[in-house]
Amino acid sequence: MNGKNAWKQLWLAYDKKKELGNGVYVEKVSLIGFDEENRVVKSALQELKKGVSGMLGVTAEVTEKDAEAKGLVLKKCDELPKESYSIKEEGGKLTLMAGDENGLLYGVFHLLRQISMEKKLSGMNVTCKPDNPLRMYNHWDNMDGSIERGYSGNSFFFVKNDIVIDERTRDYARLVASVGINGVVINNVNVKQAASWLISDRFFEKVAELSKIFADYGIKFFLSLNFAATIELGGLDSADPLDERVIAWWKEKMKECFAKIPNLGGFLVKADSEGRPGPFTYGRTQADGANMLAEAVRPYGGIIIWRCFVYNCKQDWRDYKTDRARAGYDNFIQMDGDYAENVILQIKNGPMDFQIREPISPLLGGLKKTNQMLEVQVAQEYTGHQIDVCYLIPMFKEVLDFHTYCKPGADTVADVISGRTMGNQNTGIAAVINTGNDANWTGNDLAAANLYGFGRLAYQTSLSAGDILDEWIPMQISTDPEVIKVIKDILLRSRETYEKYTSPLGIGWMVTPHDHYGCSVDGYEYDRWGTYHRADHLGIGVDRSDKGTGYAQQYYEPNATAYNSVESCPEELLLFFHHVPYTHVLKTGKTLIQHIYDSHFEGYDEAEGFAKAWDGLEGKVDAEVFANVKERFGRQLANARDWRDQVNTYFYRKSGIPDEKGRTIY
Ligand code: GCV
Repeated sequence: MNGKNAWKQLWLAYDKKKELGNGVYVEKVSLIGFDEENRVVKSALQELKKGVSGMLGVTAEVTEKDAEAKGLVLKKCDELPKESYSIKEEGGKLTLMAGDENGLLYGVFHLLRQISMEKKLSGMNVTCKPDNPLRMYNHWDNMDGSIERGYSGNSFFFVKNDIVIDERTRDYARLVASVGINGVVINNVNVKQAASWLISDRFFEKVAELSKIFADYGIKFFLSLNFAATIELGGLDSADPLDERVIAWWKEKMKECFAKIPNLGGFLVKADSEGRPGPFTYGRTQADGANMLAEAVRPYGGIIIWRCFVYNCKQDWRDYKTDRARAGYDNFIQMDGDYAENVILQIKNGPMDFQIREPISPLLGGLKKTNQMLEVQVAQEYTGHQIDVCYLIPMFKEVLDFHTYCKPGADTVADVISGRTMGNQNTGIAAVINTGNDANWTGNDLAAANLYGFGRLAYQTSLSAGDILDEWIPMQISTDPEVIKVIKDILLRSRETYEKYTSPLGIGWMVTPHDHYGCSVDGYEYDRWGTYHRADHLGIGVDRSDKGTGYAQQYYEPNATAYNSVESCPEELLLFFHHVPYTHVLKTGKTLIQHIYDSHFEGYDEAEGFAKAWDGLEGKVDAEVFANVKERFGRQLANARDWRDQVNTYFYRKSGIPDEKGRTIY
């Protein structure tokens, strides 16, 4: 058993629902144009049965094949694009048409969602098509069972250097498919020790079994690769991507992998990053490395997803010229157009590392001839460890809506990663995901909103952060409008609140080193990681204008000019781009130092407000959920208080400028 407790079903709990006459549509099912024996079709039918029997107390039976009857008609429609579906009710007949098996499965989940939200099926008329070709969860699970940046228990894929497969694995695949995710990477990008051997006989059998479970739900299976596998597994003395022996070894290895692992989509690679091996060791480019692997997987339709998180992690804090923010762009832009068709560059949303506020990476859209995939982090590494509540979908929406100005009319990040900008297919979005083997999967029950929300947003980018909560809260927590209102309000405000009591105006970091939870203003200031705030007695911030590191010039106009000056820089990013005196007056009329004090007091007060609002839900939500979230709010308040007082005290001591409102600063 890979779950340490009996695990919850989250939004697929399928509890009994209000009687709305929905049962009449689903009792008799006609299946047209689909093969009942197809594994994905089977899953769709099983899920339909499970859902309607739990929620409506009726049995869904396929009564007709290849002929339409009243009730629910499930029909293949070749005119609809892949993974798309439409659902229409007319005269007592509900027709779900789908472009392919995945579309059918997603359509069934849509119907079940409708029932779960206590909405009527009569009058339905929707058509849904995925915005992004690839929609992936990336797990950072290690084979010893730990999870890098995991905050909800241990891995449910790996225990003691072995793979575990049980009912929870299937439930996981169901949850994944229910939100439209079509690719999963099961192991950490830092591939070490046993994980390097996932592509060997030692694990092939179990990897294949795992992969088949995902295949049942239309999810492609991916592994993270060790770029130095030629040395560690192959016994060669090199991993040089241009070395003929290395090339031959990978070709043979990939032939074996695709033969032994059905449903294998390809590989994710972290190279030349934070101590991981890569082509730079051999004086080769990132393109040399990626293309060599891409060539090896090409005969099998495989793809190589190559991460752009490449920077110097051994910087000298005294060095003001080297700027970690520049690194992704500097390392990848020159080879734009040199990457093979089956390579996708996976780019973190910001140039640093998943901070609560960062600009959008200038590589996104900066690259004009290369397949791109956006990487965001649903696991709350820098955003509260799933102790503090932080609903991340509003942040992801900002990223997707950002205008890169790479091409008139199709220049947002959403355009780039959907393939609209370049007319390409190998594009998409991935999230470092927040699951573990805790009974509730995500540590904090409210963090499941991010797990759910990412998938829904990846499938349908136009959904708003609020739309997603209007689905998730009634499906997982309660259909009571009062409860929905309270939770929605907390979640929609939570990101800004977290930002207010942590690091100000885009400067980021100030976290406890390595662990990344809790405040330590100078924790990384004199370290090697390139993550500095540069505060002195006069001011704070990093000059990334043309007079500083020049990072602002990596953007297209008008962004480059906007970021370049203090006057035109969006204020929420002011300290990311500029070193500013504490006396600088912001658009609100407040000085910078007063803004720091005010936002930190406000942030704490807001968190306290959330905790009180949650207390008001006692007896209105499941007792276990209530207790789980209440306990976490207790810890969040302690954390927010520490952040507030440490940040305020630090800047008061540095600047010597008192709070205008005379509040307690230590
Ligand atoms: C998987 C940050 C995290 C690391 C992570 C790395 C990455 O540096 O702190 O834990 O490693 O990002 O994205 O590769």
